[in-house]
Amino acid sequence: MTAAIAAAAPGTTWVARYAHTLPPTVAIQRAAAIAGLAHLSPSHLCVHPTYGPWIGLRAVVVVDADGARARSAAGAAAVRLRARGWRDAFAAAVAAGVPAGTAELAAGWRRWLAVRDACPVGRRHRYDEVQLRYHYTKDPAALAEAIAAATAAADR
Ligand code: B12
Repeated sequence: MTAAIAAAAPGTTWVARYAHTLPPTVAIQRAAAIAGLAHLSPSHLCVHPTYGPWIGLRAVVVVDADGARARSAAGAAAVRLRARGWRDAFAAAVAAGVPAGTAELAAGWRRWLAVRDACPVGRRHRYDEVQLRYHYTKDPAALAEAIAAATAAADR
């Protein structure tokens, strides 16, 4: 990341705040919406106009430099979302209980997956089964399986 920022904004100072820090030090979904990267939907998932909700938000980088005005593509996702009702899947997941953390999320993860699946935008960018299992359950076996599959594919 240091090399990428140095190339994009040479000679500037910058600071990065990461999404994995707990308790959270940045409202990263709001930052994504303000930056025009993605629309923050009523399901509390950010929806990218191309990739839909199939994105992870990893860090916010603040650079001490004049910026260009953000060109927002997020509005396009919002318009397409308004046309369909995917609030029902979110309401059903909430009704079954909001997980207090990773362990509880892992126990009922298919319900939360249904929320993402109900989003009409970016369907062809859905994660594959192994990646889904890792993202929702943090099961290291799923990660090992994904690495083995990627290595095998690279060797072919
Ligand atoms: C805590 C947390 C959760 C909690 C939320 C509980 C809660 N009441 O806030 C639980 C365990 C339920 C959860 C679940 C999931 N999460 Co989560 N989670 C976070 C985390 C670590 C912190 C959120 C936070 O406190 N932000 C700070 C506050 C001040 O921000 P805020 O804008 O005011 O509040 C936002 C969130 O708190 C959330 N939120 C607020 N109230 C509620 C209530 C419910 C029921 C849910 C689900 C979310 C939610 O939405 C708000 C914006 O609309 C973020 C990473 C981060 N640093 O932001 C990831 C994050 C928001 N989660 C993410 C994801 C993907 C998920 C899951 C799909 C599981 C997964 N890891 O794959 C599920 C289901 C989410 C869904 N909407 O369908 C992604 C979202 C990516 C995106 N496309 O938007 C993030 C950004 C992580 C990442 N690195 O990408 N999560």
